[in-house]
Amino acid sequence: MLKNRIDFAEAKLEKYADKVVRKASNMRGFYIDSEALERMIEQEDPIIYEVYAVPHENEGELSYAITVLHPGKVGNEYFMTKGHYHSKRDRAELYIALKGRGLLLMQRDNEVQWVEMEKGDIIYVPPYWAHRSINIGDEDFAFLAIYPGDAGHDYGTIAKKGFAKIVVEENGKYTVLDNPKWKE
Ligand code: M6P
Ligand code: ZN
Repeated sequence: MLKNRIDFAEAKLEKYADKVVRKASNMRGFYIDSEALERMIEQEDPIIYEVYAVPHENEGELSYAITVLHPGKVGNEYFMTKGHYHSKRDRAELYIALKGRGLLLMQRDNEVQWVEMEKGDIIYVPPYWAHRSINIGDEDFAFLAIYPGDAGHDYGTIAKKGFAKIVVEENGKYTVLDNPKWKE
């Protein structure tokens, strides 16, 4: 597909080849308050985020995707993506925020950085940095991501070790804290 289109009001792609839906039940092990997550799953198992992707998986190509992260919290931890390293660690990624308010949490070995994102912001994720996005607002947070076709997703490292920081609400604002479950 040579041409596609973003509906900026809805933050949706006109055309996509893959749609991934991550519900609360797909996020076991990712949030600190696992009991709050289980209660949420029993009640309605809400959708945490959706990814609409146009992948091109060969070396030299580019893939792109819009992620829509819904607002909400598990305990006091904001809704977030699983987060991943690239299977090919030396592959970078570009994020362009489309709607809402978010944070991009990045980690390389024991080093962590985070940046706020709102409509129009462009964030460069350099090679070797794991990345997770977090909705810190009260509406959908959506962004476009562009990445090398052969980057691949390594979820295993994050699933095992987590990120060194968590993002929680305190007195109506987000704050970034040390992750009590972080395994160095
Ligand atoms: C962005 C990109 C995608 C990723 C998606 C959701 O759109 O980084 O590659 O799949 O966010 O993040 P995750 O795969 O970590 O759940
Ligand atoms: Zn990525």
